[in-house]
Amino acid sequence: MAIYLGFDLSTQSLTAIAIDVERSRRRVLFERSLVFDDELPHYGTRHGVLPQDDPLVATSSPSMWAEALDRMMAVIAREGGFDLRSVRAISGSAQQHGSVYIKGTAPAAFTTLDPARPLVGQVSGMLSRPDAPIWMDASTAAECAAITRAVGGAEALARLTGSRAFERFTGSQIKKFAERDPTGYARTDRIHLVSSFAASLLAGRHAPIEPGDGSGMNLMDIAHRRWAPAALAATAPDLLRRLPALAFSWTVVGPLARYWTERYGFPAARVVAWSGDNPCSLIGTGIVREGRIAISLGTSDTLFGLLHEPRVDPSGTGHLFGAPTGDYMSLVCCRNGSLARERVRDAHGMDWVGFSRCFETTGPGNGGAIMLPWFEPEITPTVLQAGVRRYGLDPADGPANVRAVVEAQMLALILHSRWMGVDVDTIHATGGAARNRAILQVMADVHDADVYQLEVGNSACLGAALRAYHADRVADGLPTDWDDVVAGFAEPVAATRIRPVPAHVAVYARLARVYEACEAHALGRGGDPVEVIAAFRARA
Ligand code: XUL
Repeated sequence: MAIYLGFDLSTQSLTAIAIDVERSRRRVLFERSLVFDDELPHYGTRHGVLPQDDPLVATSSPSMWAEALDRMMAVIAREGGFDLRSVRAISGSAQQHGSVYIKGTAPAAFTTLDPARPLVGQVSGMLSRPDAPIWMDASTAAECAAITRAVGGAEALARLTGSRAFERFTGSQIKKFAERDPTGYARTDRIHLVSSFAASLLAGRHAPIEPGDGSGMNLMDIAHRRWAPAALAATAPDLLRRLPALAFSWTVVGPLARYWTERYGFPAARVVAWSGDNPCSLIGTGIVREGRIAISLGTSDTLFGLLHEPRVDPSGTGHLFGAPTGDYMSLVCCRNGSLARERVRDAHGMDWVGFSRCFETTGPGNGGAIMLPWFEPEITPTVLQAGVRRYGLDPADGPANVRAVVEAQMLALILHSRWMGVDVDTIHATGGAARNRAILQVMADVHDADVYQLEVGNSACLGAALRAYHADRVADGLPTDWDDVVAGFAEPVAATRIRPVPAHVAVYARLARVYEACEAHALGRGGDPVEVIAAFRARA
């Protein structure tokens, strides 16, 4: 039996999955999550984020991630219910863009991790900065502007790295750290992404960064998959020697470190480079061909597809990333995902059942009422000053606000993904909220596409395990086609199909114009949408 392990180190939790890839009985053998706020309360995180005075700053704790990994490995060894000796390879997925700052003493510390002592005490001493800026950080607008200027403008940076400068991307975060804490930066020998940091802990050596996650840094030449000297020079002094090597997504970093084999009895399985959660989700939702898209409804809501040729968003909102298949992926990310849905639910004292029921008592289009659910600074479109905006929507009307938040999220995704040029007829839905069929009906109607749920809910984690399987085959000289890798795991479940309702599709085609006008007005780029709303209502 060959077993592959996948991890997902996300904003709020660490999940592990074990899969059996034997063709006749492909299945998930084990799946477990560990929620940081609940199970590691001594770090004081809220939704996985450390408390901050400045609402634009968002950091988390690499020590917490290490402790979570240690605990999860113990759980797998104790409760996995399978023979650990069958584990052939391990990979992972991590929240994108976050960075971990490591001292020069770390290489030795990685190789000499003592199996007799918990990991966390040994990791804390490796860090040249105790916290890690994460993807929710929006505090680096000035650094983004400086990087953009230095590389010759937003379009030039997007063509070079796949995205214009974004506050949460690693480059501007590194620049901020290097300028505000030059001593800390001087002490830093290596800057890892969350993904490569976790892979380093497993392999007991510095792991490389692969192109999927490397393209979320504003530092990688996306066409050639190597560090871009112009971007590095615009970011921080002496940066090249501080960055891990770039390597193919299917790189085997090394065997599992002695820490894990001796402490928990794992075999010296292959540790495969970790990637970002979105690139891993691409695999875990079966988007291994062009023309299919997936929407992930998690802490952030993302829409993504696979591209064979690079295509950059001319409006500068979307991203081009490397795909773990060696192709490219297009992605749009909205920060106000599950937290915004939760905020609306809580404001009206509902549970999720009550939330879903609101779709029965309100109609598609919500009578032209629009919410711009920017509870936190938003990524798509760029909104640095958080604040919910309502147009023709009574803040006290619970059901209307529930419908409004979901309709706005779906309309923002479609509006800002037009540049991808994909003619969508099928959407694979994933993430926690993809269990909610009322939300998926809005998704189907807004996109005029069939929506399918997938058997395995955590597609990032599944994608990581499937990447481990793929890399293991490559390492054995038996490369396997991606369609075969995902078969039986990441296929949409036919019985879950949600079809668009033609009458609703027509309503949303008109509501999209109302939403666009409200968004433009809120961003100071358009006039008062009152007439557009009135015209919508007149035809409703
Ligand atoms: C993608 C992004 C988020 C994080 C969430 O660009 O910032 O989806 O990866 O974990």
